Amino acid sequence: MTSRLATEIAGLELANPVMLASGVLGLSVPFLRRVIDAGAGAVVTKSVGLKPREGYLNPTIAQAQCGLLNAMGLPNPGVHYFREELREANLRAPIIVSVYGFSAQDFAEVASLAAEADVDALELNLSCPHVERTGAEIGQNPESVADVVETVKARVDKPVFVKLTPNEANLVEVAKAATESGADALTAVNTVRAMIVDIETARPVLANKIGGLSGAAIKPIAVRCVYEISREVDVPVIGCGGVSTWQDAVEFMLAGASAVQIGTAVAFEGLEVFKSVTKGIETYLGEKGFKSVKEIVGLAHRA
Ligand code: RRO
Repeated sequence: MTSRLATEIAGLELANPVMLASGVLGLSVPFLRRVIDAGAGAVVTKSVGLKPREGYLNPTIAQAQCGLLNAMGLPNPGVHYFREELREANLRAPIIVSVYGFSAQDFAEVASLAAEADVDALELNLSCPHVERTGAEIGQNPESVADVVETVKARVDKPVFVKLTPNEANLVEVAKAATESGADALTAVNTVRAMIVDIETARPVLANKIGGLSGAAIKPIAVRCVYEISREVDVPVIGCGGVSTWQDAVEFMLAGASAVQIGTAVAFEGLEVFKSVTKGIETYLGEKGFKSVKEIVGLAHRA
C-alpha cells in the first residue's frame, strides 16, 4: 500500500512532502544523508556558483524575535568541488541542487555542471535578498527571470525549480514569467529583507547591515505568497518560510503548496523536526479521512 504521504513534484517521487530548505546544512553529502535518514522527503543544498566564494565577514547571523536574521553572503566551495562531493552519493531521496549566477549564462553554466552529477533537480536561487548582481536583483524582474529560466532549460534536461523572493510587489508576475519560460516548480519563498540594530553600540548587528529574516516571524507572509502564486500557475508550488510543526506544513498545503521546505527549524530544533512534521501530517490526513496528501493541496482556495 502506498503511504498517504507519498507525492510527486515535477516528476520527482517523494516518500513525503517535507524537504530540507537550501542553506541550512550546506553541501556535505554525509550531512544530507543524515537529513534523509531523519525522514526528509528530499533535500536542497546550499546555493553553489561557478567559483568558490567566502561570503561576508562576521557577524553573519543574529537571532530575532520569532526568527533568524542572516547575511551569509553566499559562501560556497563552487560547483566543481561539489560535483566531486556528489560522486557516488547514491542518496535514497531526491537531491535538489540550489544554483546561483551573475547572469543567465552563468546560471546555465553552473546548472549544467551540477546536472551532470548524480542530482535529481535544480533550484535556481533568484531571490537571495542581499548579494549584489545576483539573487533578487535578477529575480525581481520578470524579463530577467524569463531569460535565466529559458537559458537554463535550454542547457539542462532535469527539472528546474525557481525560488522566489517575497520582497517585491510583483511576485505573481515573476512567478508567471518563470513558469511561462519553463520552470517545473516554484519555491515560495526566500527570506524577508530585515535588520537588527544594537542599541548599545548604535550599529546594525550584521556585518552586512541588512540580512534575510526566516522562521516563524515570516510564516504568514510565506503562506500568503503561496496562496497568491498557486492560484495563478499550473506547476507545483513548494512552501518555505517558518515551517516548524505539522500544523505549519498543513497550513501551507491548504494554501496551495504541494510540498514544504524546512530551514530555520532545523537549525533551532535539530533533525527530529522531520519526523514530527511528517508523522503529524499523516495523523491529520487519517483523522480527516484523506487517502493522500495530494488531496489537501489548495483546499483553502474554495473559500
Ligand atoms: O547566503 C546567504 O546569505 C543567503 C542566501 Br544565498 C539566500 O538565498 N537567502 C538568505 O537568506 N541568505
